[in-house]
Amino acid sequence: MQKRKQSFPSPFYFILTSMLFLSPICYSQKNVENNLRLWYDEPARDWMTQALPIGNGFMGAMIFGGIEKEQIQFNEESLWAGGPGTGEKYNGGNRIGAYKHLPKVRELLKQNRFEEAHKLAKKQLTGIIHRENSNLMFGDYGAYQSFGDIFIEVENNGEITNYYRDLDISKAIAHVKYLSGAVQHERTYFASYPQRLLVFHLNNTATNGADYKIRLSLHHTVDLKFSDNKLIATGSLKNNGMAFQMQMLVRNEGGSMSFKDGVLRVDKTNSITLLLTASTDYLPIFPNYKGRNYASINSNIIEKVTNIPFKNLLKNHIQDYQYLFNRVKLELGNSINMNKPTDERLITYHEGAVDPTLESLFFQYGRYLLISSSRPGSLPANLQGKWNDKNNPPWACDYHTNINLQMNYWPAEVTNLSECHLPLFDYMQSLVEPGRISAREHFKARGWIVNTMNNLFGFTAPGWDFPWGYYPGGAAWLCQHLWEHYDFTQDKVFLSETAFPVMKEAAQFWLDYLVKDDDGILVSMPSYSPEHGGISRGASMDHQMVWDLFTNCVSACDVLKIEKKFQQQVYEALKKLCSPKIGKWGQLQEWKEDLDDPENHHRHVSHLFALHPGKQITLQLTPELARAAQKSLEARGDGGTGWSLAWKINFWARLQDGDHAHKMLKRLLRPTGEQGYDMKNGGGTYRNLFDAHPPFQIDGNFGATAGIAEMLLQSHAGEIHFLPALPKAWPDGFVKGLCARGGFEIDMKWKNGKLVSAELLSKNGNQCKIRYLDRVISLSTKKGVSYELNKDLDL
Ligand code: FUC
Repeated sequence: MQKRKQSFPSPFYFILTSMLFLSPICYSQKNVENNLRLWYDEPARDWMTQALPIGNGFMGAMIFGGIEKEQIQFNEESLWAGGPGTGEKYNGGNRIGAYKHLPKVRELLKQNRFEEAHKLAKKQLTGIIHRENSNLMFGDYGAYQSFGDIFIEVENNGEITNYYRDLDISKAIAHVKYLSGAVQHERTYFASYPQRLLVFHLNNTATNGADYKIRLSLHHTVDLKFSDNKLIATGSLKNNGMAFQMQMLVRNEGGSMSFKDGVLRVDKTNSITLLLTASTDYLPIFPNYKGRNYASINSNIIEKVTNIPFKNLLKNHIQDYQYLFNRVKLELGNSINMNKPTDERLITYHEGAVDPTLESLFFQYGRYLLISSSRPGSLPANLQGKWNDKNNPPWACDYHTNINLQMNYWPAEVTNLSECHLPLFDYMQSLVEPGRISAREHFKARGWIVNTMNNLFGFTAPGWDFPWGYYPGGAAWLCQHLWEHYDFTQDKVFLSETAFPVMKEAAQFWLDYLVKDDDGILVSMPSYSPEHGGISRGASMDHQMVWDLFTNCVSACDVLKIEKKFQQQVYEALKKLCSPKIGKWGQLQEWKEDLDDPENHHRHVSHLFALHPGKQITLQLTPELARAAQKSLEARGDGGTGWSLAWKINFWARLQDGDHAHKMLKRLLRPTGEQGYDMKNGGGTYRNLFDAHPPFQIDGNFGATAGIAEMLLQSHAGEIHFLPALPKAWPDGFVKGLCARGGFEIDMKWKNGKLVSAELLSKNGNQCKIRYLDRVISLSTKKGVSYELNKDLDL
C-alpha cells in the first residue's frame, strides 16, 4: 500500500497558510488533506459536543471559536470542592468500626438471607458523606470544579467568510481562521506542558489593527487585579477554603491596553497573546491535602516566559508533544470523505461511507487526549480527562475505579505513551495511606483498598449506598496497571520501588478478606458484580482481579528475588481461589453460583475481566473458557454506553473476531448529542469526537484507542500476536510503534488482509515468541536491535 506521509511542523506551513489567506480566492482549508485534524466550518455553540479540547496535563481548555465573541472555558486539575476543608466530619468516608458487622452479613449470606444481608450491609458497611450545608450532589465528597471562562470580543468590520476552525492533533494546536471583509483573523491555541501554560494567540491583518475586549468570568469569587500587563485572579472556594490563583500575561503588538471594570481592552492592535497559568494550594498528601505554594509557582511560570516570543513557545510545545505523539503512526486505508468537516464526516460514515481515516483519527485522538490530560507530575485523567465546565458535574467528574479510571489508561502502554501512565501511579500511592484506614475500619483487614468512587482527598471507603458503592476490588484492579507498566517497560527499579509495595499491600487485603465457603473454596464475600445483580457470595470479577493481582505478585517476587514467604502465602491462596466457571447455558458465570440470565443486556460485563483486561482466559490457553466468555458477551448484546461499547471492542479483539470488534467501533462512532442525553440507547460520539456515555465521559475515547491497538497487536498470553483481529474493513494498512509486553516495539504492514512485512525493535534484549496466524517463532534478541521478520514469518 502507498504510504501517505503526514506533514509535520515546517515553518513553511505557517508562511504558506498566511500567504493563502492574503489571496482568499485560491484558499480553501476544506481541501486540506490531513487525517490528523478535527475541523469545522462554523463556531462551536455547545461546550460538551462541539468545543475543542487542549490540555497540558495540569490544565485543560475548551475552545469555541466564536467570531464576535470567543469563549475559552478552562480548568485547573486540582480545583476540587469537598474533602477535609469542609469540616471535621470528613474522614475519607470511613464508617469507623464498620467491620464489626461483617461477620453477621457473611452469616446471613451463608443462610441465603440475601435481603437481610443487603439491608445490614447498606446500613453498616457503606461509607459516609455529609450533605449538610452543601449544595453539591455528593456533599463533602466534593466535585471537580470549573475554573472559569475567558470571553474575548473581537472587532470585525465586514462580511465573515472562509470560516475555519480545527484541532490539529499532529501538533496539539487549535486554530480559528476567517476573513472579515478583507481582514484576515487568525487564532492559535495550545497548552504547553514544558511551560505549564495555556497560550492563546489572536491576530488580524487590519491596517490600523482591531479592538479586543477580554473579560474573565470565573466560577468562584475572586479578587481581580491588573498590573504590569498581568491579570491576577486570586480566591478561595467557599465550599472548602481551597485557595487558587490564575495569572494571565497579556502581550500585544501595537495598539494600547487598558483595564476598567473588569474588562481588559486592547485597542488597535494586530496581535495579542495571552499566557495563562493557574494553580491551587492542593497537595496530594494525606490527611490535609493542602500546602502547595501556588502563587509563587504561578509567578515563576509567568516570569520565565515573559520574554519568550510566541513562535518559540510554539516550537517548544510542538517538540514536546511530538516527542510522544509521533511514536505511533497508523493507516487503515483510504477514505473518500476527507474533505468534509469532521462532524459531517461522522454522519456520512454512520450512513455507510468507507472512512478508515476517521477511525485512525479517532485512534490518534485518544492518544492526543491522554497526552493532553495526563503528564508526569499531573493528576491522572478523571471521568472527563481534565475538561469540565460545571461545578456540580455528573458523578462529580471524579475517579471511578470500577471501570472508568482503568479504561482511561488502557492505551497508555500499548500505544507507546508509557510516561502518561505515571500520574495514575502517583495517585495510587496517595491512596495507600487513607486506603489502609478503610481496609481496617470496614473489614479489619491489612493492606489498602479503594472502592467505586474516589476523590482528590483520599475517599477510599465504600460508596455511600449499597450495592453500587461497594467495590473494595478497585485497588486490585488498579494494581494491574503497575504490573503492566513493568511488563511493557521491564523497568525493575519501578517494579521494586513503586509497584511492588503497593501491590503487596493490595494483596494483603485480599489474603484477609477472602473467606472459605462451604465448598472449601476462597471467595469474595460479600461481593458485588459492578452495578449489577445485588449482594452476592462470590462475584467472579473479584476472583478474577484477585487472580491477576496474586499472579502478578508471585511473578514480581520471582523477578525481584524477594519476599519468599509472602510469595508462598499468595501462591497457596491462588490455588484455593474460586476459578472461572462455565454455567448451564454455556456462559461464563458472573457469580460462583450459576445465576446468569441469558436475556440480560446490562452494560457492565465485568465477569469477562479475565478475558480483558486480564489474561486468565485466552483463546490459546483456555479455549473453553474463552468460548464461554463469548457466549456471555453475545447474550449481553452489542448495545451499551460509551465505555461499555469500547470495552466490547477489546473483548471481541481478544476473541480474535476483528469484524465484531469493528462493528462495536462503528457503533461507538455513531453521531449523537443533538437529542440530548439518551441513556436508554447510550454510547455514541459527539461532533467534537468526545465519547458519549452520555453525557461526555472520556473513558470511551481511551477504551476505543486501546481496542484498535488490541485488534492489531496482542501480547498478554505469553506471545506477541501480530494482527490477531484484523477486520475485513481494513484490508490494507500500516502501523508503526505499537508496544508489546517484554519491551518490544512493532511495525507492521498488511495488504489484502495479509501481513506483508513486520519489524520488531527489542528495547531490553529479551527472548520472545511471535505468532502470526498459526505460525509461531521464537526469537532471541539484543537490546536496541531491530529485527525484520518477513522471512521468519514466511511473509
Ligand atoms: C460507573 C458506570 C456508569 C458510569 C459511572 C461514571 O459506575 O457504571 O455507567 O460510567 O461509572
